[in-house]
Amino acid sequence: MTVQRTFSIIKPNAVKKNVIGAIYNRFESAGFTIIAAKMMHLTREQAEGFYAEHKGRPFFEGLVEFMTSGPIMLQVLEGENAIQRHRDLMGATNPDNALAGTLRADYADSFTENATHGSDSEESAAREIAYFFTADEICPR
Ligand code: DGI
Repeated sequence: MTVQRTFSIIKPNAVKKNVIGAIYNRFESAGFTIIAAKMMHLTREQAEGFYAEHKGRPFFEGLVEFMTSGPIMLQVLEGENAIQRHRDLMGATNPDNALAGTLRADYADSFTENATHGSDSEESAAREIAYFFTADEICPR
């Protein structure tokens, strides 16, 4: 087991539901340490850049519209095997397939409005963390 960092977003629909604290509680209860955090309201350019790999997909425009529709919370989570354990805590991308007790089962409204984001590999974690955080905004214990 290795200590990893992963990038997390609490998406606009979950921020609107006022469940930032509830989700932070779930992160901490699952053994993650929040080592960076900030709230942002993304511009179209920021959202398109973040999801550039999906450009051209049928859901891309709706995804960008949603991700710019309101404020989001951005976090860096640290912990043992954090990337996969955070994906497990979130549940399946399509909330219809998310297991009971996962964040998406509890807070998603649709496939697009699926409440949270989490990096899916070490490469994407490094890219996504650097996309939103400078080195001095990351505060390990
Ligand atoms: O890493 P994930 O967020 O689990 O999934 P992803 O990187 O494949 O897709 C990014 C986001 O795009 C996902 O959280 C929701 C949305 N998305 C992906 N595939 C579809 C989709 N939205 C719709 N409506 N339909 C899709 O097939």
